[in-house]
Amino acid sequence: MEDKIVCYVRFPVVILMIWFSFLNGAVSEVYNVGDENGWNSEVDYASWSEKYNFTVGDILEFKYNKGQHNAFEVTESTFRTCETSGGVLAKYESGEDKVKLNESKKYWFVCNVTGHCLGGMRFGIHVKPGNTTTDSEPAPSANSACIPAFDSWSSGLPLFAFGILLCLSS
Ligand SMILES: [Cu+2]
Repeated sequence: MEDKIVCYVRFPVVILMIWFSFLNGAVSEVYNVGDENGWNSEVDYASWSEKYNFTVGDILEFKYNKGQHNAFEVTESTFRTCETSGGVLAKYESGEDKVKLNESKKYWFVCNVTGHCLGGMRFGIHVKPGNTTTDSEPAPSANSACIPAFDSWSSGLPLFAFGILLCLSS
């Protein structure tokens, strides 16, 4: 009898642990460009960009005072020359720009305020394919963890069986 009770307690925990390991692989990361310094003239972005491994589905967030900077996604040659008369792929100017990295490729970013790109406000990153799912579903908080697990019973069926086996064998 006591064994049974232990089993009932342990079973959901096992399921949740397995579930979380799945979710963690699929969740996208948000990177604040320049970390706590944000997007401005005093940061070495070449070093910053080498600190992380970016994968498809991740998000870059450029934080700066609107009007003082901007963030242009450019081609590699434009990145090298800082000459933005051509090679501009996207422009972000809100001061709180979220750029989703949808493709596995090299991304190049510069600030297009005069002198800033040449002054160091530029970097390139290589975005890797990452996991098969690129869902941007937010990670469930610990409190709501049960809900997605129960919503997904159909795909969780093998886990369910596994849990029962675990219970039976203990
Ligand atoms: Cu700037």
